[in-house]
Amino acid sequence: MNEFNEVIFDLYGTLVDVHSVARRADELFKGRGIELSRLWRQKQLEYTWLLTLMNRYEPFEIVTQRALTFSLKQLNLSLRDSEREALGNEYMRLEPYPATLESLKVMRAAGLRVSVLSNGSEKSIYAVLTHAGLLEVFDGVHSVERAQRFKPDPAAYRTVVQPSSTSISSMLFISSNSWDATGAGHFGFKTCWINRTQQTFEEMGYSPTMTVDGIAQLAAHLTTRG
Ligand code: 2OP
Repeated sequence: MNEFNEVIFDLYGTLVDVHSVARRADELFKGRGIELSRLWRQKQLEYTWLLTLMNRYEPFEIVTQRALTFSLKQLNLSLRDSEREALGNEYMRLEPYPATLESLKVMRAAGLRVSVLSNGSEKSIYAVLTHAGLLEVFDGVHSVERAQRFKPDPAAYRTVVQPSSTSISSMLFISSNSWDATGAGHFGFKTCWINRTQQTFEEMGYSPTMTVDGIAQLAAHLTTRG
């Protein structure tokens, strides 16, 4: 058995593909879906960081809608309010990455507790996991809304450490967002960075405990090591 008892996953960009929204965006704005999706995600993250720096909190769905409004304006794309709201709600219908369900099941069958910790509100996390067909495999669902601070604020990571939890050295935090793996590492978690698309890890004086190219590789690593 390996050194971990619990694997804690980030959600957006780690288990589900945030750029699933590009398809719908492309139907609305031919050829510009991915451009809109990228700016939208970048602004969404920036707004979470800015809010936390300002000691303010708004639910993630509102941040997501505001980031979409900004991105449409910035790119000179217009939508009626009802269409914009419908596009924003696509964030509840993101597609899981290949092999996600099977790999989570392998980890759970090996005796690992499987949890999620996301910037999403609890309502959003449940909606996303249900749509992606992943909800059944999770033992724990944690939202930063309990802390009213977004990752990478340490208070956000602390929401997953219950008084009854085993030591954090037996927890592995997994994210495809390298800023998130960096934040979790600075908080004190051992971390795994899922680098599916040969990205560059943040240069912030931290390296993840392990790096894999997909969730299947992580599952194999955690369940076959002696
Ligand atoms: C999360 O799920 C935003 O990807 C980040 O918390």
